[in-house]
Amino acid sequence: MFALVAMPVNDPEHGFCRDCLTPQSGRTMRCAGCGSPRLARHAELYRLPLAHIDCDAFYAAVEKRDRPELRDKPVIIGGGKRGVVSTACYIARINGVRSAMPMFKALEACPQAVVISPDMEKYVRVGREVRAMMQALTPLVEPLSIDEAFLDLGGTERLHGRPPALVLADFSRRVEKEIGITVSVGLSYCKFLAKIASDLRKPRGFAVIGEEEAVPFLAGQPVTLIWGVGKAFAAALERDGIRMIGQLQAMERGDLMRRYGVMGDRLFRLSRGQDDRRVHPDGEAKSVSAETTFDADLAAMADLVPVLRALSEKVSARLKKADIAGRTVVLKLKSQDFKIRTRNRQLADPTQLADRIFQVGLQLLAREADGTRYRLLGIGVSDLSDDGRADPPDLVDEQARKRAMAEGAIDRLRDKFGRTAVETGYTFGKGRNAHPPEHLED
Ligand code: DCP
Ligand code: MG
Repeated sequence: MFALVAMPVNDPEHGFCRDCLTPQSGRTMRCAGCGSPRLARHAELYRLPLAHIDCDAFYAAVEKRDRPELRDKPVIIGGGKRGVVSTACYIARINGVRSAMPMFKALEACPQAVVISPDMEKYVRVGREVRAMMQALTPLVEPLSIDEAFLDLGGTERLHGRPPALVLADFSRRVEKEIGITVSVGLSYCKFLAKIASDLRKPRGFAVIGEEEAVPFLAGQPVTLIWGVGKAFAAALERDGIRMIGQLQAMERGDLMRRYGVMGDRLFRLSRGQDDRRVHPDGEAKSVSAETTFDADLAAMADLVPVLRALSEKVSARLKKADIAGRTVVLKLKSQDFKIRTRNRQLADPTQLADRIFQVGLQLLAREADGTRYRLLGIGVSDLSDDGRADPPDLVDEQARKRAMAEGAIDRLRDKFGRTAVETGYTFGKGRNAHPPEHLED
């Protein structure tokens, strides 16, 4: 056990050995105990609580574990129907093989590679084992995919008898020993930087980004590191002469919002290392929806549409409040004879905008408005996330982009003057039978 009093806080000269966990002092290159060069040292090492953990070359690592003779060989997991690389081990990556590469190209780059077709059941099983080990450390584990998760270890020092950094280093060691694969850890004060950190020293990495260095560190990074800045958006920024996060740090919030709408605010905050998103444990709400039962059954689009609009606004308000977004829009209808119809559509990006939810809901509804009389209408989103990828500006559909900007403006007015200050054409006074938003049921 490590006594907390022995932990020097905020001293870059102090740290520990990642292999034997022995505390280190001074600027030595190797562990005083076991001679390992894998030392963790950082001024804020013992006070950062937020981690992102990602398994290294996950599928390939599982296969190498089960076939030790492949340990030193380039291994590619892939093939199958899509004919692309799912993952390549780090030896294959040195030869130029990358995820999502067509298989024939991968084999051109690395003809000696051993190709294995994916065994998803096995990877899901191993992923669950890793997750269970995470959940033994803190209830605040938020999985992002089969092989990665955020962990909030704030307030667990007494429980573990040591600070998060040591808990995480010990975790990495145990995963290697007990499960037989390796992980990389990013430690920081917020999700954005923890996720970036876990990628910095892969494989078997342990990287720390502290509060002190966040702004200067980010200044030297490309804008593509910011979640939500994909190829199209990066190209738009490039046209405005912006390539590095440091340039965003020099810009005003208002200016960024005028230029890029809701995304401008995200650029402003993340470029400065400001990210207060919480870690949402697995098992929290899986969808957000709202529905209403009519006084009298409705069949006509003209009657259903205003209700759909009001419900979309309600769902959107909840998503915005919780700072989450959903990637699948779900429409629910109950007909006169109590039969339930649900229809859903997946979007390219998660959304929290009322207008996007409404527009997709409208398309789904149009197909069901076939004369059937409905007693209930509901709309919602599932596939929830808060990873900052919601609603990238739509560079193709100028109308959609304008509506998203308008919605941002309406939200700001509502924040200032209350919900009823602004009503849109769809909800205002239209529809005989539609309830105003306050009366909608969940
Ligand atoms: N995956 C896939 N197709 C992709 C990307 C990933 O099938 N285009 C699968 C295979 C990976 C797993 O998801 O093993 C995890 O994805 P990561 O992005 O974390 O990639 P790896 O774990 O393989 O490598 P890294 O060490 O970079 O995390
Ligand atoms: Mg991974």
